[in-house]
Amino acid sequence: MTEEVKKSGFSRRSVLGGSALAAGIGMMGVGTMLPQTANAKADNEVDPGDLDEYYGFWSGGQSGEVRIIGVPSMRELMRIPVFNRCSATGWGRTNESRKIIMENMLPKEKEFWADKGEFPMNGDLHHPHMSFTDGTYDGRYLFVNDKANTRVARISCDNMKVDKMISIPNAADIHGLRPQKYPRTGYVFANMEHRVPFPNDGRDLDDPSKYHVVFTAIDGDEMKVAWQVMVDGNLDNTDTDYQGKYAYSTCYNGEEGTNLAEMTANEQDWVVVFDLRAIEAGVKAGDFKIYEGDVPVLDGRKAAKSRYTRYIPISTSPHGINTAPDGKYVVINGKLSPTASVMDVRKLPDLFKDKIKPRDAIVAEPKLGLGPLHTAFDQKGNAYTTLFLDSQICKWNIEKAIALYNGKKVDPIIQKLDVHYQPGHNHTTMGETKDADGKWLISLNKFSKDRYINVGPLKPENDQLIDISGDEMKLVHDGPAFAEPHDCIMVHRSLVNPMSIYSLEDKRWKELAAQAKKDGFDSLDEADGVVRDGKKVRVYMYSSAPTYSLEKFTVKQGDEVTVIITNIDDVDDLTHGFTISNYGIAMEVPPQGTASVTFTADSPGVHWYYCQWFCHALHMEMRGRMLVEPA
Ligand code: K7E
Ligand code: CUA
Repeated sequence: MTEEVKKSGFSRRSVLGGSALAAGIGMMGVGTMLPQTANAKADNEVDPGDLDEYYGFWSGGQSGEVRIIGVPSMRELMRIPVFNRCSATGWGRTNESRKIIMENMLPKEKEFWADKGEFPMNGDLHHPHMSFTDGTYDGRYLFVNDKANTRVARISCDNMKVDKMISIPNAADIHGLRPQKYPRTGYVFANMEHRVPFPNDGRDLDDPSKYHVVFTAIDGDEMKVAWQVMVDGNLDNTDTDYQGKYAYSTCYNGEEGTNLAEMTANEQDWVVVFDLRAIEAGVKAGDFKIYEGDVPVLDGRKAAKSRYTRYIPISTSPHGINTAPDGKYVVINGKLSPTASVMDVRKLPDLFKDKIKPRDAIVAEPKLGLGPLHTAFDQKGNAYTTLFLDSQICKWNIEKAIALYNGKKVDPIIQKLDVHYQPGHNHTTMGETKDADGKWLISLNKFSKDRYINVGPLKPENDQLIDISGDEMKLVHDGPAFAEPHDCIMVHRSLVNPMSIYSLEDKRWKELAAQAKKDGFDSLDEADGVVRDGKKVRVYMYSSAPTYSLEKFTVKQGDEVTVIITNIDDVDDLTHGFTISNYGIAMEVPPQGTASVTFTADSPGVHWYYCQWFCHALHMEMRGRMLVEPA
């Protein structure tokens, strides 16, 4: 029955639904073109006051941030500033955030940025992924890349803020990023995309034969680069297995060209597979070079014929690479080819022993449609691939694709659904873990065109929610988003447990507490007063709605002033802020937390400071004066 239905292009639901009309529509051959606008009651409705089942962690692309979206309601719940500056929370302005942003910059970057605002203000965040334990999300961290400034950051899921940021040495433009799935994270793998000379200091410029690319493994616990492997081509996306043995990346521009014609000249590029144990052994044996940042760089280029890598030819310019939850198959998305290539990870040991040819690791190559970019999975062996050029999601069955490859007469394609428009990444709930549950699929569409009222030439992206719990994909919601969600993950809420308020003892303000002790205060929540230390002035206060403990403080023009504020309110959701007028200072002061900011008091006069987070009926009155005496 099922077989017949699929072959004839019916959706099973329309036939089993039993209505003559539904069957009739099927017979008219429009099974894949059923109107997809919401006609029935939306399945994603979350009533006011009800909670979402999933945390969606959305990349903010060139906005540089991460967004938390409730799924299935698609309500935006929070923004996490990462590679951007945040006016509301003071990310990039507070001492605590500046330390995180700057402490692991490379020496050459520190030098470059010293006179330009000290660190880059922008970022291009593509890939948010959660840490894993035993093949599934563990709720500890999120890892994200910055393509624009070659960085990787870690967000701690206890407070949903960045706690570490590192620059990747020897690299330019980190793109693909994935954490190790098994036994745990472990490594975070990061792809350098654009080839540059080593060292990139001007001695070699327009000689692409001297350009290189490296694959980077970061120790996710320490946030330090563990090792790098030099490879051929450009690295694009990456993923890892469920066995803890291999990572693999798509490569485009195997030609190593520097313009479009050169980059797409050949018929084939490849997937490069990394043998993690072999690489670790190579590091131990000293088989590496050091270039920048004390990081071992191993040679995994084709010509080196090393035991670290194998290259599997794939049609030119593959893009996304996604491991199926069964732990056996990896889908490589063709982009310029209408196919997806299925790699069987169980063949990789033989590939590294050279018992099979590289192409023997490919066990299926179904033709899906134009512009396959990324693939998501359910728990039933089905794959959902975005077709950028066709503006569709193609649902197909992996085992059937393998059977077709082996000469059986089966059609692996189950359904194609129109999306609006030009989808890039897609994702299913828990779909990049062994606990894929096949409930929801998100299509992150690069264009919204006519889907919303016109807001001018710059239009939002369109994140579409698709119900995949039945046999047929059903579009249930359009979600506009500002530039530009490249990727997202959806994590069951039972796995994420952030704190609700901080503790005054939190290690995040240990240094501030130590300084307060030195300055004669027992603890931060009691610190209240001005401490002068030459031209350095430390102003301590605590806040309790609707007051700051200091209603005024006086400094001298030219003083280097540090304001340290502790919010002693231990009430859920009672955040205060601290803004100083005409000084460009604003920061979040969270419940039972401390924040600090340093600036030079070079503008004399009266400057009000006020709370910018509405906290109390007398919130407008929550303010005080900074009096700056002229020099
Ligand atoms: Cu936009 Cu993952 Cu950077 Cu594909 S990537 S679309
Ligand atoms: Cu405190 Cu508003």
